[in-house]
Amino acid sequence: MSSLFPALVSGSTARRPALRFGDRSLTYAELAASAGALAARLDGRERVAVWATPSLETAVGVVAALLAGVPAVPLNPKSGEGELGHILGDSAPSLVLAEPGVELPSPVSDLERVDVQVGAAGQETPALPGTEPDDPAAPALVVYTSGTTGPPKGAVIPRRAIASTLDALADAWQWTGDDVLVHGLPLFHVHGLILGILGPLRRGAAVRHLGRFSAEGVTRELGTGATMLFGVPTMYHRLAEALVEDTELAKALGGARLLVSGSAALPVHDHERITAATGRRVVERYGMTETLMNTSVRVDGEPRPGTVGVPLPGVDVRLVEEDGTTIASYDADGTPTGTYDGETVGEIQVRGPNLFTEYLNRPDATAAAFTEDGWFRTGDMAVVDPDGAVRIVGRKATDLIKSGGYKIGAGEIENALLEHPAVREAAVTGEPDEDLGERIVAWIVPADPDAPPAAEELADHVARRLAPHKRPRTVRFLTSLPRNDMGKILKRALPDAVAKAPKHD
Ligand code: MCA
Ligand code: AMP
Repeated sequence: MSSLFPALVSGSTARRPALRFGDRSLTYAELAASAGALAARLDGRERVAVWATPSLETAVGVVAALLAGVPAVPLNPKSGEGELGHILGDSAPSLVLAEPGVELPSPVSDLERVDVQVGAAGQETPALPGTEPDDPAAPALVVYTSGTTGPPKGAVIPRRAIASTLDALADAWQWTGDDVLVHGLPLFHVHGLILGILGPLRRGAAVRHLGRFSAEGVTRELGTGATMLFGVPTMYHRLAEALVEDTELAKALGGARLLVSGSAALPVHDHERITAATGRRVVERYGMTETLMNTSVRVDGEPRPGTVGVPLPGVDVRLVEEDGTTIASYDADGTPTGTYDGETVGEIQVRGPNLFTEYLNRPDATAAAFTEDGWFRTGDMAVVDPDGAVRIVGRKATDLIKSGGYKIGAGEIENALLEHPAVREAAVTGEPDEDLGERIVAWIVPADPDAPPAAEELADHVARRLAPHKRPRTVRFLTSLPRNDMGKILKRALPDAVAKAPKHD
């Protein structure tokens, strides 16, 4: 397999801007020098962790690992000790790449640390170590993702998945080396890291990272030459709110070539508000940590707000009923076949070079994720519209919550809550939220009914153990959890049960 980043070795791109974070930036030649030097130091390591702050160092560290053919495990710098302990125990990295000067908490601080040096270099493209693996199935990244129960699983993403998904998106979006992307997404997930950083680098294009998402940052960058914006629906919702008064933002968004939303559904109301204020439509694409990108609305196709478009080139998509019957699929040329009436619901199953290879150390979970004939079960429920566009209508598992574009398993939070001494029983659900899509709600039976813990204390407890985005935003107290004869919690009956209990919202 050829290099993931042809622009790093091509003399013609040497002086072009590659990465910009705040007032720090690197050209392709400078990136090749920094990442190449680091790659040489990583050669022979089995796996490395990356302390994934939103910084140049994270981007350089990940590119270096890819050049060295050493799988990288991005870590959320806001993860708590419990979550970090699990990820390090499971993935066993031999060192951690970090931004110089940044303090690493336990247990990450127990690892050998290599500071990522980002230095300017001459304009000549340096020789890169020729260690990029030829094998398309070689693991490139291990990205941790939540399931309904238990701790997060490490999805092993091969090199071919990164190459094929980024090239398919280039086709769907007419993404070229002339594009300049702006985003403020975190760098420890597929969206911000693979699409948002590796995407532009594969095209020989530029990315400007905001450090932290803000409407002002979007206005500034789109107003000064950036052409594309990536964001989660919460970000577009906040832009739609800001657009009511902010004419500069409207002008900047109106001038963009491409606005892309993903990681969760963007409500049609927000699509409409943004288009009304800017004249631009937002394009949605649909993906998953395990599959990278599956479908997208195409820039050369019809605007289809409320849908996630059509299968990307090379990706097989089908809708399957509970009993295994295929409802709809697509011909090789993308024409839908079967029942595509916009009403018949089935689970989305996918196959293609974009897929992960396995959950690390979890052959049981890997096997369960695939059908007998080798299709990956996404757990997302959808219909195919008469024009062939996929419309997601829900999820199979009610115990998966999408909040701010992050996938969060209810079981993981329940386990963390149960570790708090003032909690006797706990259940976690998601409720609709205008800003976050869904908000995490904790239903708590206190150990002492007369002295329930404060809601903030429970939120802090979860934020410290797991990560701040997994903290409950609402806490409701009950005297007991509704259960069936088998002792299973009846989550649908929780609102009725809480009505009978004292409230401490
Ligand atoms: C608040 N904070 C706390 C606590 N409460 N810290 C510790 N303890 C607490 N109790 C801190 C947070 O750490 C954060 O710190 C700040 O307060 C605000 O936190 P939060 O309320 O969680 O943030 P928000 O403003 O609500 O964030 C909205 C957001 C965010 C920016 C949209 O949700 C986000 O970045 N989402 C992106 C998700 C994403 O990338 N998903 C991709 C995965 P500080 O101020 O320091 O930040 S999905 C994927 O990859 C698939 C393939 C796909 O399809 O894309
Ligand atoms: P994650 O496991 O964090 O990578 O999240 C993947 C999940 O995000 C998918 O299974 C979908 O449920 C959801 N998702 C991603 N993109 C979209 C989209 N455009 N519309 C609706 N849901 C989406």
